[in-house]
Amino acid sequence: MAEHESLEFGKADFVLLDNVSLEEFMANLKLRFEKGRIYTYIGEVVVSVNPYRAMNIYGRDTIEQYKGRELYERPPHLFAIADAAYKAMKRRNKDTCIVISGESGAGKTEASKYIMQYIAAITNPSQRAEVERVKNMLLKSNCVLEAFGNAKTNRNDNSSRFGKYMDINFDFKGDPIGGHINNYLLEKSRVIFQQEGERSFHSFYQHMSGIRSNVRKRMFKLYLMYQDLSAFSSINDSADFKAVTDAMKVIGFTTEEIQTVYKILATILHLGNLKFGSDGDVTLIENSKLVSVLGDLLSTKDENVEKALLYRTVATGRDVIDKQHTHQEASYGRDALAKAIYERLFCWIVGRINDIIEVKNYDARVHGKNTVIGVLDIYGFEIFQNNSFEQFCINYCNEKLQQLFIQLVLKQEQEEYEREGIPWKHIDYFNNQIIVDLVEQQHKGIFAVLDEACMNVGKVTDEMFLQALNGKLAKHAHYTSRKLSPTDKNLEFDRDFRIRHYAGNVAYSVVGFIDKNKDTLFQDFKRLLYNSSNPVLKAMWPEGKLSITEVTKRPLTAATLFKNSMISLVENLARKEPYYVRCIKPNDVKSPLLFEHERCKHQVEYLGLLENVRVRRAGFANRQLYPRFLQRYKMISEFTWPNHDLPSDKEAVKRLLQGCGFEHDVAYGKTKVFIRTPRTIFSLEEQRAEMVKRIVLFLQKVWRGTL
Ligand code: AD9
Ligand code: MG
Repeated sequence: MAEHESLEFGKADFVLLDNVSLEEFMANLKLRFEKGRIYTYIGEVVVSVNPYRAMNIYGRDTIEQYKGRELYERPPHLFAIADAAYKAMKRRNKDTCIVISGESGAGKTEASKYIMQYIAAITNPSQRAEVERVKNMLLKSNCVLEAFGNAKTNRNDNSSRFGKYMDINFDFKGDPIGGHINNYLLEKSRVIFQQEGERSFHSFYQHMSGIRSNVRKRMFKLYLMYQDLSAFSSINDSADFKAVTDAMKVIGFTTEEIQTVYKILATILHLGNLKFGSDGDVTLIENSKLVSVLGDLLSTKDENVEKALLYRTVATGRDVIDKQHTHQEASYGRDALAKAIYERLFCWIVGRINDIIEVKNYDARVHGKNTVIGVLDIYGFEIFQNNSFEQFCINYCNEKLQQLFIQLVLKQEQEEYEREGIPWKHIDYFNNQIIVDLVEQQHKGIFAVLDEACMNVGKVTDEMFLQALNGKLAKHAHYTSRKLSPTDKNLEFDRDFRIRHYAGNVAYSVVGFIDKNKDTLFQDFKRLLYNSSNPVLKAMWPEGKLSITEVTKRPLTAATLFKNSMISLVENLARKEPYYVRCIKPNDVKSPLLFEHERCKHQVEYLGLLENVRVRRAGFANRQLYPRFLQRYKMISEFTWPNHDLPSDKEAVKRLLQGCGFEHDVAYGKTKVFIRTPRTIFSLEEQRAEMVKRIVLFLQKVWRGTL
């Protein structure tokens, strides 16, 4: 515990509760929140409660207080966990990662930014210009990604609509030399549809409010006023526009690239106004003036734009023909185009940032291993009025991360005690693997059923997909379809299926699942964009190079791509030493004062925090193989220095620890020694440092011949 912290603020570590019960846990969490102590530990896990107000705890002076300190020396803070991850990486040459989880609006993105700021602030003491440049770009990249990937939702005014995992690479000195961003499934349907009270991505509003109106008219042909964009007090679009444009310049986007980005945003806004009509069997564009506006913005011929909007090229045997869209197909195509160009733009922006920040000219043979700290900030679990394919993917992602937490914090830990023969009373927890399987299992899982429906030739409807699900999964403990419940027997078709997620029950409407999973964009649009004379735009659409007869492969579905990316993300995280931040949302009204008891209790329960405390409390902070432990600390005991004559390393470690008076704080496993509190390690380290100093002095005297 941070000893200087008074008990007036509650217990700084839940492990120190007198009784580990939900009531005591909640009382401590509430007391700390009310006293403005938003962070509390469970061992090395930080529990954070969103304060919904500016806190004066992230400044330079606070950073200085945490720099290089041990976790328990200072009040709980994100900075302490960031420092721990950094120290582990530097001291032990290990890749580490910080996994931030919690539901939508709980404070993950803010936490990830503070962590990055901290790492930037404590590195590069010699102010090397190249390292400063890299740090600046890593920080600036956030602002750009948020503009294009975040939006106001009913849960959060700045909700991440994409998942982000960022690696920061460090050189042998521990200074940042580059990074890499992986982005996960952007919620692109937001481009064409937003629920009541929500907005599209920030970038559109910034564009509309930030660009001077004459420029807007001249360059982007946008005559719309900045209206309807309901001013939200927490959002200042025009100031953000300037910040984002500046950040793009600093990162190294060229003027031409930035112009293209804005042209693409304008294109999408115009597409939103494009209307189709029909004359007999012929589909027409009603507001045909827009075609030439789009032609200008996309640097392509007007007639090509018109053709791509109204026709598709199909190959029938050896013939290639132009088939006219029905009214419905044309509208579908337009919406698919708007979504696709936004998504492609977003991925292109991430790719450009990666080109610029990637580590260059690092020679491991000369400089030693290049190590990594990964920071994961992903969309949180969410339940909306209407939940669709996107919420399904987002919530599956949260299930995967919860599973990782269980694996690393609750399961492996207990298994190790059992394996090592340490007396241990098993602590039960809810293992959500069953829900992960329900979604991702081969052949039987929901994604598999969805993919199968999408593979079928002929028209498979969302309804048919739902029937297939019900047929396969009706008996699953975490799946229900309302149709199956007796009261709804007479319903002709019910559009929902429900999942009992670890974090709550969610009803998903199947409407749109098939389309969103197939994610079809007519080839003609790809060719249109590839043939643009704007080189930046052209480069975003390389596959447009293929002619109709060359396109043969069926692309992977959105669900499969997402599932694969989640599996590889989890594998990647599991290879690193993890640090956790568990974020809690205190209320649904963004109030700094309100601690809604039930709401918080629910989160504490599903995050498995109480089980975390129990495992941690009964457990050990540190463990080391006997030979390794001896190698590090043998100089502090006369029984082991320089060598021991005991029958085994285990016996030697016992003797050493007895001699230091730490017997009460350790347990001896088959191959490892387990140490309960970090303070013991700290003290061993101090004694070791003292001995090393003495040995060095001794050797110096020997060399100088003064002994
Ligand atoms: V989502 O899953 O992306 O929808 P997050 O990322 O968990 O969600 P976010 O970090 O965006 O939530 O926080 C939501 C809002 O809470 C922020 O916009 C701030 O207004 C507020 N917040 C969160 N953390 C802090 C903090 N440490 N200090 C002050 C905070 N305000
Ligand atoms: Mg976020």
